[in-house]
Amino acid sequence: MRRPNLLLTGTPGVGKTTLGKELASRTGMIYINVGDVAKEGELYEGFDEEYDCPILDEDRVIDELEDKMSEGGVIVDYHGCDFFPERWFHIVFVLRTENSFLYDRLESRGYKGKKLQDNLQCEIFQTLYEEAMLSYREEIVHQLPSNTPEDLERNLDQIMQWIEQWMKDNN
Ligand code: DAT
Repeated sequence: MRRPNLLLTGTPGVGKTTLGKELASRTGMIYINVGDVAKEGELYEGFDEEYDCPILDEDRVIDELEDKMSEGGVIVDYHGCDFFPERWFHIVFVLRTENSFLYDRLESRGYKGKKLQDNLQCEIFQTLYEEAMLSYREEIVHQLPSNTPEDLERNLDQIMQWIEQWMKDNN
């Protein structure tokens, strides 16, 4: 049975991990958090002093994930999307969160100062949406509101319906 690969992207704090893990538990698909994969394998190529975070070694991340992606049925979660092979994904969801909600979430995560402001700006300027639109066919890129628990439920329902339809069409 063929299953699709999904990409969940968006600014840190928009709810990718929450949605991705719940989706995996409801569908039996595999959830992959690219940040965790990089950490476990130390797939870094330096440290960004300005943003206070390690720099991802994108080529090694791709090599690490290639086999799983070719099997299908994978949900990938990352706050970037322009370096993955386009062929990996059958659909791309960009989660979007209003500023006031995102502020609270990032603050309670301990973000402050420049890091907090940069992430809020990233969301306001819809940086990840534009990155996704430039990196994938526009028809497969969808924005999802991710402000409330009701949004989460609606997103889960819609994505599960899409997966079911994809499996009917492709098996
Ligand atoms: P990300 O993986 O995009 O960084 P997350 O899944 O860790 O985001 O979520 C950040 C916080 O926001 C976390 O405390 C859970 C909460 N959250 C996620 N989605 C939500 C939603 N739809 N409604 C309310 N809170 C949500």
